[in-house]
Amino acid sequence: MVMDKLGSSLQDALKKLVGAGRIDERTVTEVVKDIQRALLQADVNVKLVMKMSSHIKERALKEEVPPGMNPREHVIKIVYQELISIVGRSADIPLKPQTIMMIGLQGSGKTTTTSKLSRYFQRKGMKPAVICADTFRPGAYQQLKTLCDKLNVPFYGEVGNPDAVGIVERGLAELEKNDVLIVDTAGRHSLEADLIDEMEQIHEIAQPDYKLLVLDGAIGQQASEQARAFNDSIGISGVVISKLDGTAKGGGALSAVSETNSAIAFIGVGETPDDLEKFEPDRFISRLLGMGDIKSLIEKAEETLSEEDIDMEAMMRGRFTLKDMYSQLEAMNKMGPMKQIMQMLPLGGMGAKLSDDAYKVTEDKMKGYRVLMDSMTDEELLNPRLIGSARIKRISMGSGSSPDAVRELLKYHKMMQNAMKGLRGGKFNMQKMMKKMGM
Ligand SMILES: Nc1nc2c(ncn2[C@@H]2O[C@H](COP(=O)(O)OP(=O)(O)OP(=O)(O)O)[C@@H](O)[C@H]2O)c(=O)[nH]1
Ligand SMILES: [Mg+2]
Repeated sequence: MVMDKLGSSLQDALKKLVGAGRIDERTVTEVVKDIQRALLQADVNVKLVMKMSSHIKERALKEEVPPGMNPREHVIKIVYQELISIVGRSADIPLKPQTIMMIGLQGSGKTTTTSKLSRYFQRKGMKPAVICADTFRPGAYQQLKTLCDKLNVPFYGEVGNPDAVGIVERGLAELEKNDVLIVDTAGRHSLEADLIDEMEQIHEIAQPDYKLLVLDGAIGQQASEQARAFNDSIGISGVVISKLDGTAKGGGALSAVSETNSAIAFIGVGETPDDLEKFEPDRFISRLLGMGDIKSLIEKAEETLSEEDIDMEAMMRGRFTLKDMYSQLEAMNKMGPMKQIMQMLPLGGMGAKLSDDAYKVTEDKMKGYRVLMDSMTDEELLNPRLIGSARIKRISMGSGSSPDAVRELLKYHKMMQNAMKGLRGGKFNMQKMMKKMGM
């Protein structure tokens, strides 16, 4: 997964918000602190993090909650918007005939991205072709040719000829019947005079419509330096951030690029030609925050659970009987793996409070609980606190189980009850919120 560390930290922060008793200054401060920590760990620039957190705080505490939205939803929406604003805008590379020149330092991912882009245009029904203008690194020709052959993409290169500019000139002529021409260039260790010279000459000959700078996501916030330097020297039309699948610093790279006012066109999320994504800030952030996942789980939950299955309101008011627990377990079992559901539901806070064992309520166990409960009186079912050792003995004899089994059921109930208490005031509907936010 792309940037899963940052994603899960941010999701945890939001879950805290969802699970909080109420939204006051303390809660907001705490959540903002968590968000700060998550962003700093992803190598987002400190100043940027501070600026963003004060925006979130200020807006969360001062802005009026829009009608039809509750304070929780409002804060989540603010966090979502502020995160979008730090990753900035995206560059749109249109689907039309064009020449694209790839630039970037050594090893940043230019050649891989060249093949990914070919694949991208192919999938959109266009006819891409590739020119290898990397005469610097031995093996560059073969690497690109192999990739293009696999994709059936026309390729032009000249083994052994050091004249990159001449190659580009001939390649453009040779491949003119194709509609998207992608020129892969050589990288150097740093942005030195030789590299700039060569880029300028190729630029002059190719007259590219787009110059895409490929940056390795692992450089984190240093991405701003590189983006600036390349932009100052030959100008860039957009950035591709590669290797976002394998670095914890992706947040730093994305936000740093946006700080230079450059736009991000694509992100690289793996080594194969299909591992390229068009960069769309809003979709990217909603995925990072797990909103899609949460949304689909909520939908699933709402399909499966009818109102009588779970009386959430009553449980939140503190009444949580053994009967409630049983019907809740039953309903949860309908939906599949308990742990997953508990963690994804907006009751997320609850997931954190229960130990792993708590999720292992198998059907066998459920049957056992049912048998025990059949031996209880209504009074006991509604008020399990009445069940002392004498009653435990009676219930175990009546159900043919051990007293320990009864104790286990009671213990389980208590644990669930405590988790429920933590949820009080947590009336929150993620699905509704997302509809409001137009997702
Ligand atoms: N995991 C992962 N690896 C990538 C990604 N993009 C590129 N790589 C890997 O990074 C390494 C360098 O990629 P290249 O495409 O050869 O980089 P380059 O910029 O063309 O390098 P030079 O031509 O030497 O300047 C290769 O091993 C790629 O497989 C990505 O998005 N994810
Ligand atoms: Mg290369």
